[in-house]
Amino acid sequence: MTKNLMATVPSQIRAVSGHPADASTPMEVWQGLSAAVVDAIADDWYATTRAYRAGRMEHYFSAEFLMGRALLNNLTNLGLVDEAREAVGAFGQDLSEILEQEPDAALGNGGLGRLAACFLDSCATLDLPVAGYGILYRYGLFKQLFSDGFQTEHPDPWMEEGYPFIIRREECARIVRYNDLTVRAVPYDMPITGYGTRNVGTLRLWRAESIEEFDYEAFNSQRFTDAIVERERTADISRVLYPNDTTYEGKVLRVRQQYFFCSASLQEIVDNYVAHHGADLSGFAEFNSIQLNDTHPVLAIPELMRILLDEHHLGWEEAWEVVSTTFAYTNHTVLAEALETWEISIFEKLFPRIMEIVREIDRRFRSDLATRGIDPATIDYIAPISGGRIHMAWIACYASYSINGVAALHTEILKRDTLKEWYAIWPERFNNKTNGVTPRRWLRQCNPRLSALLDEVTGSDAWVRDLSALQDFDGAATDAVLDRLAEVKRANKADFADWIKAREGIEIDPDAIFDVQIKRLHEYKRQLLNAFYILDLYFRMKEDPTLAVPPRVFIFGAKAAPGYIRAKGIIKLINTIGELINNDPVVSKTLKVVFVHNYNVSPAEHIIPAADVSEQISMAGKEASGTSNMKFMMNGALTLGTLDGANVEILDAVGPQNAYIFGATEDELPALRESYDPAWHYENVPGLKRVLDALIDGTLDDNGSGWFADLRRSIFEATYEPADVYYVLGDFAAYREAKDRMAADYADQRAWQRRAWINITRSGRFSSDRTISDYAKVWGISPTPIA
Ligand code: F58
Repeated sequence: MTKNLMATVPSQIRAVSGHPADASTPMEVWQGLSAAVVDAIADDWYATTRAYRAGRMEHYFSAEFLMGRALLNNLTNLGLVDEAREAVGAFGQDLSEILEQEPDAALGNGGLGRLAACFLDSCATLDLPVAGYGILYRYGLFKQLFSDGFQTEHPDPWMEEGYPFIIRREECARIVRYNDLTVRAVPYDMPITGYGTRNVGTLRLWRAESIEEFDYEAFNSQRFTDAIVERERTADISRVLYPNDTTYEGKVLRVRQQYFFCSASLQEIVDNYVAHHGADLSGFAEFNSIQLNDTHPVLAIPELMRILLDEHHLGWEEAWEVVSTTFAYTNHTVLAEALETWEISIFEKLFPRIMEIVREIDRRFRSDLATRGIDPATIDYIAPISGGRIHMAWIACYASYSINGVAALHTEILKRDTLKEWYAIWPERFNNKTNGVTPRRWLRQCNPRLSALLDEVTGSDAWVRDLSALQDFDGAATDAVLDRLAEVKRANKADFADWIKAREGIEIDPDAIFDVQIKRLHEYKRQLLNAFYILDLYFRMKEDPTLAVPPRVFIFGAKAAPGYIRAKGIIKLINTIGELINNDPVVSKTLKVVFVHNYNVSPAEHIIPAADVSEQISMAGKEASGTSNMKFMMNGALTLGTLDGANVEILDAVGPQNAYIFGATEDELPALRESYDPAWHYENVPGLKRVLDALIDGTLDDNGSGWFADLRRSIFEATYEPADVYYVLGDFAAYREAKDRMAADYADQRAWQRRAWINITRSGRFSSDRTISDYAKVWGISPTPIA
């Protein structure tokens, strides 16, 4: 199906390095091997692109694609891992060392961006005519280091040494116009391979460049620096990914970025329509649909109106008919601070014509709703423009033919609370699409041992393309299979222990329970609850040295938004607790705390296959879905979690005996909160006082930052928010009980392995293939295999 890699690898390496292959550095070998992979798929990529462009297509618009590494993923999908190992082995190189050369393409913050990457993998695997569109950020998500336990942020110029998996398409550049600036958008295309198919999809990322190298007039008239400044102002647009994962930043540059990739992508899609179907744009939506990944691409709505009205001379009604049958909107959060609104003045300054169109959408919206008999207060609340601001989610809801949440509970909360006014008017637009993750990267590729076992037990690799096939093998868990499963986990844990020793300098015991919480650092995700448990356990062990405590390693990975001080305080706290425990001669024999620095896609691929316990402990109602919960489940870890997001559906899939669920539920919380008094819990829940006081009594040193005292105040004092707004103390006792019980249960290894097996075999519904098949029905697209 693809060209023989063995034959092309040496010449590709020579072309990259200018040396013989056996004299090249590992980085050069990575470059050459990657180029050989692109070479191997080029013809199929071209054929796929042509086939898709001729028919109906879905376009996935997202400001973030958290792709991670590409080489091993492509080799895995193409079935070329062994061949590549041989090819580089021929001149003395080790494939795993070569793979470690690759930087992560961290063009996303967290779940939302990683979801987009999993979706592309599934679309390619399912031969679906879908393309992704986003921004080629020069700097991905910041690199995280720790200094005295404090997070420090460093730039991530991920492409600086060259990146073979992205191809500049000079000939497809577009012009994007702002009121004060005109820029060139140059597309860079990344091939997206699928598993067991020749189809190769495309992720198109736009980079901003100056129209001309220099403004020669400025240059010649002795204004050299002005010319450079102008050039830089343009490059600023695609320079850096905003590192916030919950609150958006109301900055002009952020709006520029959003308009930039929406405008360039739409121009291309419209031009492609004209090339295939002629200049009458009224049929646009028959061939094109656009999924808006959250509100970041919502400017595409007025921009498509502008293109249709001003450049193709459709009337308003006709243009609106096209627009309102083209877009679909996914919401990823119910947190108020994440719902984007922009000051009118920003739009006026950047693109007055877009502002004019938004005003007209607003005017027509108001009269449309008045005709439907909606009361004026409601109309004003959900109007595109209100309170001097533009509400991106409202524009999305008004214009979209489909609106979805990302887990069953989340979609219900949208209908009941966040978007209830919309649901009342257009219930038929609402639907749920529970998230999923790709079993290629998150099982096949990252856990080769478990993969081999599944191939053996099921008799083939068919599960990689159809994960739901595993459910037929619930009953295959014989003693022999469970022994094998135990060996797989033990070997993964031993590998992980080596990796941690090398990366963080901490020694951990592969026979301890690996208890993992990896995700962005946010108060609602409650890493603080986990930290309080660990501290309490430490005190319990100090108090009673005879206490029987199962050996455990508490593993964390998390970045805090650089301006989110309280989140940074939690990182410092966990690192400080780690110091205390890891350096205690007695307790450290039983417990260890490891905070993996610079958590990203690649570290996750090392951590997840080694995990025993998956911490999913957000306050109920706050985590829209979660996706690491699914990756852990697929790799046989048991969930310790609240009834939040997709945890609810995981529990439904595995049954209560195969997960540890605790804490207040989303429907219980409002009543509980009414009489909630954190001080009561502090006084009455055994151990809590000791834990909270350790934050201020000198037990834990925050290096004079005052951050630990602030964390403590956030529990007891109402400021902008009620005291302990995420109910940490309220859920503490239930969490401790569940986690202690879980640790005790681990002793019965056979029973544990049985439950791990069930988690694996029932994970089929959390494959992004299932999610994408569901979206494909909404999108009205069908498989288009090229071979
Ligand atoms: C996440 N959102 C949700 N936003 O928190 C998570 O529950 C869900 O599983 C995931 O989306 C996928 O649906 C999220 O990652 C962001 O990172 C945005 C980045 C830009 C600013 C606003 C938040």
